[in-house]
Amino acid sequence: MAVQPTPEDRFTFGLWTVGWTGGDPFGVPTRAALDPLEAVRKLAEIGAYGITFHDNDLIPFETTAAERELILKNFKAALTETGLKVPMVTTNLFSHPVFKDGGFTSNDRSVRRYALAKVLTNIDLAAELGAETFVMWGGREGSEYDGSKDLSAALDRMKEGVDTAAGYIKEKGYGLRIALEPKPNEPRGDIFLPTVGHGLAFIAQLEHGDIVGLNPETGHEQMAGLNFTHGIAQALWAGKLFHIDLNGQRGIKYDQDLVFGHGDLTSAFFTVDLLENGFPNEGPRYEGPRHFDYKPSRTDGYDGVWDSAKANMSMYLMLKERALAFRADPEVQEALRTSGVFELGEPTLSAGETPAELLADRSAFTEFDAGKAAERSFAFIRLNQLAMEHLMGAR
Ligand code: XLS
Ligand code: MN
Ligand code: MN
Repeated sequence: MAVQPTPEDRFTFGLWTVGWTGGDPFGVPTRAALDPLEAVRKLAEIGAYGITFHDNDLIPFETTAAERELILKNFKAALTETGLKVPMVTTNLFSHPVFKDGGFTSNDRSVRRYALAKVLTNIDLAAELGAETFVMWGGREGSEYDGSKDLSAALDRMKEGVDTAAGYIKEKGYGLRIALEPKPNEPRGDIFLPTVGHGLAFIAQLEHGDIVGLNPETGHEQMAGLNFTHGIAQALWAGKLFHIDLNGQRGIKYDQDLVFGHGDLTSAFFTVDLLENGFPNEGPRYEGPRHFDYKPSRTDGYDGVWDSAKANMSMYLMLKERALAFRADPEVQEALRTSGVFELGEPTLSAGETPAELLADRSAFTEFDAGKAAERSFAFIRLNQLAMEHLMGAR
């Protein structure tokens, strides 16, 4: 069963995803380069809503001003022709050797100034194309050796970089928000702001943190052994889930960038359940695009590239159908109730109740029968089996 997506599903793809030609640390590319205009047309044809890119995915590093203008003219014409949108733009601060020790946090100040100017220039382009989100993945912001960085100064420079970019967005009056993308490692031995949690703590220290949020990626949290659904849930709860990178990963290893759902399928089910159904009790919802950041395996030709692009959307839509059926099942609703999932939505104190009143409530403490309360079975296993039965189409 392949499910046909439409632009209303708001599926978006990085130009660098379908455009990945398969070069890795051990081998040269296995596919010929993809023309960005072809990527635009093909993505529109298979039902995507938008395309995203790093500045240098579209405009090669050493392009002249005149060439840049022509590239952008043709790209915009293809967007108009197909109706494809550009909801997000990001900057490449990792490929060129100049960024080998980072962009915002390079030990070399001239490199930091160059990186910041590159970002500001790209913010202008993002605004021009009508993007809402400006992603910052600091791939080279990190180290291999702890002694090679003043870690406090590195965080100061990171803050300076992000705050300068955010301040520039405000000053220009652009309708953009910044989304930081955490990743624990690769290509650096250790990358700064390695997880959603580190990202949230960092944002709280910013001057312009109101327009800075996160772009968590499935595989990046899983590379750190963390639960992706918990990560995006906390970002949502903090009002900071500005964008999302969906893909697949199997365990703690290199960044696999598999098709969404081709890694940990159970986790993918609960990710889609959260994105589509929201929290079981009241809570913030994610309204942004469903962006895929994956790599079509280098074993495959362009047939596989487009099959994999379709597979991402199809996996998402199949999981959405399963997640909706899961929540709509009366037996599941009953199991959620039995398990206390709705009870957790109720505040622990009564409205206006003070700590003194809680202490004075004998039934809550001195006369509370902890032994009796401990007898309750939460029946989480049954609830999860129901989820698995829905996931497997057995219900
Ligand atoms: C790499 C990142 C990268 C960002 C955008 O691991 O996922 O592709 O999403 O720079
Ligand atoms: Mn990745
Ligand atoms: Mn990503």
